[in-house]
Formats: sequence, C-alpha cells, structure tokens
Amino acid sequence: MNQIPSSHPRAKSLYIRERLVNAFDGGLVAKEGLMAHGRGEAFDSLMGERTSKSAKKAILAAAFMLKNAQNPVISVNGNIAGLCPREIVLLAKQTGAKIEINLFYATTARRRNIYKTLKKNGAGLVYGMNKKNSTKLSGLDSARRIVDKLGIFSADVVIVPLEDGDRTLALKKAGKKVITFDLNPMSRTAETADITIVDNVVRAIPLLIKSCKSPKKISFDNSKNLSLAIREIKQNLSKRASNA
Ligand code: PTJ
Repeated sequence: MNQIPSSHPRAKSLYIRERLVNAFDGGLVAKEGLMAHGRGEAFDSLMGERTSKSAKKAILAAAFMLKNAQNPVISVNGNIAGLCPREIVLLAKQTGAKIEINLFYATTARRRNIYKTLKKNGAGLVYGMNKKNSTKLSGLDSARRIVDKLGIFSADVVIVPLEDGDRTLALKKAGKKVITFDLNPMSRTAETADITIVDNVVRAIPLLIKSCKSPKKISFDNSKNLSLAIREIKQNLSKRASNA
C-alpha cells in the first residue's frame, strides 16, 4: 500500500526512496545500496532537489562524448537497476551503448534479478552474464574488477552511475573515458571521472537521453564544473540561512 500522501512536501523524494526499497525487496539492491541512497538523499537536499546549472552543463558534455564514442558501455549496479531500468535501456538505445551488469557486492541471485529487470524493460544483449567472457581490470581488488571482454573491457567510454571510488581510477588507467552520476561532488569518483553529473540519476538520465538527440560540443572542465557544483550548494545553503 502506498503510504505517502501526494500532498507531502517531499513526496517526490519519498517516492524515489520507495522505489529503491521495493527493488531491495525484489532482490535487486544490496543492503548497502539503501545506505548509499541515503547519502545521496542528503546531498540532493543540499542541492535543493533540482537539476543545477553545473549538472545541465555536464549532461551536455556527456551527450556529446557518448554520441561520439566508438564503443560506449553503461555499467549497471543494483541501485541504478532499481531506480531507472527503463531509462537505462532508453539511453542505451539512443546512444548505441552496450549494457553491462557490474556489481560491488556481487551475488549470482542479484545479478540474475537485475538481468531479468533489464530484459523486462526492453534491454537487448546484456553483458556481464557469461563467465566465459569475463576478464579482470588491473589495479582493482573488489568484485568490480570482473568485467566482460566484449563490454567494459573493450569500451572507450564507460558510464558508471552511483559508483564507489576505486573503479573509476582503474578505468581511467585502462585508458577509458568515464562519465558518472554522483550527488556527492566531493567523492573520489566525482573527482576522477572525465564528466561528473552532480544530480539524482532519476532526474538526470531522462535529461541526458533528451540531450543525446541533438548533441552539441561545449567547452567542459570537470574540476571547474565540480567547483561550480560546490558553490551551488553553498549558495543554496546561504539562501536558506538568510531565510531562517
Ligand atoms: O549494487 P552494487 O553491489 O554494485 O553496489 C552499489 C552501491 C551503490 C552500494 C556501491 O556502488 C556503493 O557502495 O557506492 P558508494 O560508495 O556508497 O557511492 C555511491 C555514491 O552515489 C555516493 O556518493 C552517493 O552520494 C551517490 N548517490 C546515491 N544515490 C544517488 C547518488 N547519486 C546520484 N543519484 C542517486 N539517486
């Protein structure tokens, strides 16, 4: 039963939370994924729960990079599969990107549930399912090092939504361009990626899909854009403080 009244001032955020909890009950999301979401919610609140100017800029840069990639791959973990399975499939279709399941807290059951959800949402071939095609990313000790030879391993651009820090660095060392979505502009992933979209995946992926329809080249510097995201948080807080 839906217990969230639509009149609740933070109904949207609570609906997103509900989606993740349902995905946890459905065996897609790791327990730790619930906590990661909570951290994201806190940053989203600091950002004012809307897509900022810095995020819009990063989305434009990401659309251009994706549309010009030779072999882009979207890496899917439990949280992204729980929150945006349909959008991931649409983004893959819009950009010609492959989809690969890659988990930090890897279990066979969760991988299978995520696979079924992606398929139900219209995914074509999903990489990361066939052990015969797996290989290891060097410089990484977590389960995320296991990647598909035909997917992430051979990609030129990898999208890593909601990532933990280490793999972004390993992907960069392997010569790949990395696009990430991370509500925390100070995370290691945010700082290491080529393009960091500091926004909630639920809002940002539909905007990215739209931008991919007419990609434009813009001048983009990730560290400058992250500084802008931090200033946006600061401005938001100052505004709240002066209203208090
Ligand atoms: O499914 P698995 O096993 O691959 O595990 C996935 C999680 C998310 C548990 C794993 O990657 C993890 O532990 O991630 P971290 O290190 O907690 O990092 C997640 C980052 O994503 C944090 O910086 C959060 O602020 C951010 N985040 C959380 N929810 C969202 C988000 N960013 C954008 N949109 C969100 N909805």
